[in-house]
Amino acid sequence: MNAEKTPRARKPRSPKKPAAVPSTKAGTVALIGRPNVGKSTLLNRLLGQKVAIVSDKPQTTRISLLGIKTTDKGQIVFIDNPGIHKPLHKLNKRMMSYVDSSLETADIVCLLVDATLSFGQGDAYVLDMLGRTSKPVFLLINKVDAVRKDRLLPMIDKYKDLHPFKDIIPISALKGTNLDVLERLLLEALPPGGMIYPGGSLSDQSERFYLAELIREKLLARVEMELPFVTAVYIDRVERRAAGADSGRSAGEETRYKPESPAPEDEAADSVSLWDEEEGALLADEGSAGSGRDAETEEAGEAGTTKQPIREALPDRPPGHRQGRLIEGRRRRDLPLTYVQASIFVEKPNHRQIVIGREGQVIKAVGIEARRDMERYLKTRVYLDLQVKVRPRWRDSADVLDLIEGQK
Ligand SMILES: Nc1nc2c(ncn2[C@@H]2O[C@H](COP(=O)(O)OP(=O)(O)OP(=O)(O)O)[C@@H](O)[C@H]2O)c(=O)[nH]1
Ligand SMILES: [Mg+2]
Repeated sequence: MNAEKTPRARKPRSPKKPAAVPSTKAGTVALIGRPNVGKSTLLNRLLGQKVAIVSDKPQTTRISLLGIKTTDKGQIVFIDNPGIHKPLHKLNKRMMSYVDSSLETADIVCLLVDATLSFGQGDAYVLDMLGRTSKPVFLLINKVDAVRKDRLLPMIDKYKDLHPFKDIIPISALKGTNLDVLERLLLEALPPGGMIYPGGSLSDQSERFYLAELIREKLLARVEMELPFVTAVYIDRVERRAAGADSGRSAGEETRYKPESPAPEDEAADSVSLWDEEEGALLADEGSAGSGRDAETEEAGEAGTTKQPIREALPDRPPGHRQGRLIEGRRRRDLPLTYVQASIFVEKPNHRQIVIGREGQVIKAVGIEARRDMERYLKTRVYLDLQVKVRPRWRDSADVLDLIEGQK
């Protein structure tokens, strides 16, 4: 016989205390727009620190990354995104999927447009995408420093009929114009909340990814045509060495490259190595650079600082570079050394030639500039070993794309 269940008498509920509403605001803000409109410049400027690389070439940003701004008024988590474009390769499809998911997750969307350009098909495509979101959208008309003021009004007029924007703000990400206004309006529009990320958090990218991006940034600045689209950077190795662990040979500002002997099992036959040396930053004798068995070793990608989110920006100058002399009581050569081995992937042998440049001039310059930024960031001397490798059609290779994305 089924015993009928007797409903239990419920205790009368004690009247609930209203939950305390936090006095701070917190939430996520997606920065979206066509390539080159200044999303990453804006992110860096808002944070007052460089977390995203910037270039005058389109499609610089390939993976969404966070920039976290914490003030006494709250926390704004900005999501920098790849520029919206028609995807032809797997790489580009992945780039666009970052935009889609950021539109889904963000509390607020900031659409950036370039004040120096006329409205075109690409802009109509972006607005069409936005038509599908119910999130509040701020329109940021960027690069106002580069146009006459009378150009702005017709632009504002055009846009306000195309989407119910929450607000339209002319800004200059480069000069910082109106960014205080933007920040105030964003905080007003965000929901009340405590901190999403611990104070002091700056970004979600790993040190390793950041190092790769620094190399890519220098490369983008020096190559033209289709080269920006077909280059990717992978950090093979990061090794920390205590001060004095290098051979101590000083080679001045010298940079050398030499073609590697063919390695049949790998396209490394299409690679060159670059040893970039300055003021005793030499790690080991030529030929054994990077072996480092006797040093403190930390492989990129393994648990270690390279996978920690980056926290600090680039200080003004590299360590040990104040007239090449004492910094904080230490000589440059007494600073610890970081050995960074990186591969630059291109798609064709002629791309490789362009990246290397005549007598290695391009890669040499890229190496020197990237190393300087790395030294500022890591606060160590850096020994940078760059290789250029041909990976045919890597933009459609899930394996290569996983490898590169996996660095973040
Ligand atoms: N004059 C001017 N130039 C700007 C401004 N903001 C960005 N730029 C320039 O525009 C170019 C593109 O800037 P990015 O920040 O890389 O643009 P992005 O939207 O992140 O580009 P993708 O990552 O390719 O989508 C760079 O040369 C910037 O210096 C601005 O306010 N004024
Ligand atoms: Mg960008």
